[in-house]
Amino acid sequence: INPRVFGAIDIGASGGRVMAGIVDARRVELVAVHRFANGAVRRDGHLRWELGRLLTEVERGLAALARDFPQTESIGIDTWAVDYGLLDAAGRPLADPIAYRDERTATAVPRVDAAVDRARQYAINGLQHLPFTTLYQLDAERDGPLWDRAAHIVLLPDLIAHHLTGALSTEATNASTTGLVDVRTGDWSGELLAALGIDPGLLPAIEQPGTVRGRLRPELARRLGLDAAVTTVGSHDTASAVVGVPAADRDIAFVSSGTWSLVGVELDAPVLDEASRAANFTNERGVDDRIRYLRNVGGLWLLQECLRAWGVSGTPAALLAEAGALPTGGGVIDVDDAEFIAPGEMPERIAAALRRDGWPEPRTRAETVRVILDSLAGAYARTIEQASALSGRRVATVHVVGGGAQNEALCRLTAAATGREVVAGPTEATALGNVLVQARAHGAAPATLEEMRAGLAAGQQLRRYAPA
Ligand code: LFR
Repeated sequence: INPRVFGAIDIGASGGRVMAGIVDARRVELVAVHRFANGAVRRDGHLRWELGRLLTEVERGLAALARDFPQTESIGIDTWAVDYGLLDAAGRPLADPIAYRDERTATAVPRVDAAVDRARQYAINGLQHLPFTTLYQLDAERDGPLWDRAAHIVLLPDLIAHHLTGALSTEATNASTTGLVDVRTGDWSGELLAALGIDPGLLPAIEQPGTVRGRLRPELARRLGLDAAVTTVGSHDTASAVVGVPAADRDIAFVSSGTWSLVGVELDAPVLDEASRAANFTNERGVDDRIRYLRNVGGLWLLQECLRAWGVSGTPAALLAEAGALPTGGGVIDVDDAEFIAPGEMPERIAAALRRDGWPEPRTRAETVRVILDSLAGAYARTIEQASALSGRRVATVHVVGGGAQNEALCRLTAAATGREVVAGPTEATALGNVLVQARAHGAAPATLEEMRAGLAAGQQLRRYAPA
């Protein structure tokens, strides 16, 4: 049988890629055809994503896909969650989307929480409190100059799908991160929309992963040399990453390790009690209506921002190795603290937090890196214990997927801190999850997540770290 090819567009806060997923009866192989940098830029008073540049990079990637894999039958799109752009009535973008790390929600948070208290928000949307959740961003947007002209509120993956196909809808996993979806029904919450004064007509209809959104617009198909469907996947990158966790058994925890570390377990039903809310756990919707019960842990952002401050580019293998060889106990920071969300001066902010908490200040870059690694590993361990206790899910093994699976020192420290075996990889779990959900929709992958994951466990290169 000829292998079949599905394209994955996977864009994170720090970089994007277009991949070919080559699927045959036994395994999925990924080939990267295009990679590009991403990052928010300060423009017109806000931190923004450059939508035009992202669309150009997507088109370049699709042209490369058409050249190398002209048989590609479908494309899926995932990006980070929460952020959106506004379209006017003619479907034109009104501005570059404002990024979630922008400070504009500072005044919106208390305003929204006064309109609907946090306990009621949690009872409806089941989400952890993050200051940048879409509902806060939209409340800030309402004070801005574009609101009156906005006809559609469109999440990032759907902006790209709209550009590629002309079709406008949204998708269940990513919609669940807006704070405006009822966790029990999976549909927009009339109560929250009314309380915030948002016209429900601004929000596209929600469809399930595995639905064909449309086909590439004829003009694009001709220009790029590719005639393919666009199939909705878990368009929240973390939802696709969790599909790509290579474990057929369910007594595992995952760490989806990129700009953020998303740490938790997969459940069949949400946990909405007061203890869960107090521990700030989220119930995000997964593919096949699973629940991703997790917390956002600070993640490699802290490291990325230090490297940026130090002018270091690429993967700093030597620095990581040096940090990994230092003794433990040099100090820890609370990586979840909102003080680390904004960009800029990260080494100084880390030193200040250490000083404040009575730790010695790092004297070298390696010592700063070590503080980040120890702090992350400790936060992973605490979060996994809590997720397990609050949900009743036993955790025998910890799976680390995403870019952070390559960070050997961090994986080793995570195994030690959690007292559990760590299975690291695949680094491209998100693109794999994206490809598998498309492949299943087109009859080229098995029916259940467990079967897909068993295939990944057998077919992907994984590294194991013993707990001691
Ligand atoms: C990871 C991620 C997280 C989300 C954050 C902001 O890339 O999607 O799941 O909380 O980015 O959107």
